[in-house]
Amino acid sequence: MPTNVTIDFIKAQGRFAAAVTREEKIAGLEEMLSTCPTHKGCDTMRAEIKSKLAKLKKQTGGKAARRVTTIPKEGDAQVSLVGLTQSGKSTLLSKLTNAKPKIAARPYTTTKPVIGSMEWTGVKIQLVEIPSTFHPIHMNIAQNCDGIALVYKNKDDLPELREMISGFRIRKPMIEIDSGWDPEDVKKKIWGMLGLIRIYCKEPGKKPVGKALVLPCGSTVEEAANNVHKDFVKFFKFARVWGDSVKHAGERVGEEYILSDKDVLEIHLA
Ligand SMILES: Nc1nc2c(ncn2[C@@H]2O[C@H](COP(=O)(O)OP(=O)(O)OP(=O)(O)O)[C@@H](O)[C@H]2O)c(=O)[nH]1
Ligand SMILES: [Mg+2]
Repeated sequence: MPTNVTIDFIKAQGRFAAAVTREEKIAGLEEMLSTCPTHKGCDTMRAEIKSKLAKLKKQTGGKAARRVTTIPKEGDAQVSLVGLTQSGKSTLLSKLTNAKPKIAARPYTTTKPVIGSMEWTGVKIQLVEIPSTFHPIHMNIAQNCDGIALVYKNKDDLPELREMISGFRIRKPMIEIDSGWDPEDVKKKIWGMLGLIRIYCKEPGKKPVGKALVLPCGSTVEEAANNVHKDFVKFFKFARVWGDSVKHAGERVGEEYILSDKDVLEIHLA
């Protein structure tokens, strides 16, 4: 258990996030306040809870507007880094992407979502560090992204972290990253959970392009061609494929052919 936040607090956050009525929300916030750590590092969080509680108690009816934060997706996929405070999320983000988040040995250093872009084997994946206060307006990002990387230091924290994730009704592919992570392994794991394939297109007589065409698993040559240019499907004659999915290099295939990850594709037009 980290010393900074209790499991009861995480559970209370989950209950607050799932609350629908004003009464349920008030009960959730009161529970959060009573389980929130009292040390100085949590002062801002306690103040936030108190102010929310005061606002809700003042309301006499009507619907409170629910603020949400969304981050426009950039690149081929968006993945949220979620974990307890001081689990090393910012450190991971800084190693995998161009982002320069604040890294410090004090809890709740990251107070706002931090975005980074990870380029890997011709694929661009957007990573977002979610602050460990698990504020519902930030957890909304995790609810809408393509996958979750759960970062942890102590594996005893995992059941509660998973419970918190399901408390927020997050149903996305998820991987778990322990503190001994190796950047290359993490990149592979992130890619592996997304259920996508990388296709490298080439023109006859030329080398494949570096930027991968990223498609869902099970995509056909027709879907790949359509992604390159809509006219490619109209004038499609045949394609050649190099890679794991074919028996011999440069095999001639039709539009219905199902591609595999890392295939090289050459489209011939009529
Ligand atoms: N020894 C060791 N220290 C680490 C490791 N990863 C991170 N740290 C240190 O742990 C502290 C917190 O790291 P961060 O990456 O800021 O953790 P975080 O999860 O982003 O924390 P918050 O944003 O505060 O919630 C920093 O002092 C890091 O230098 C690690 O793998 N080993
Ligand atoms: Mg951080």
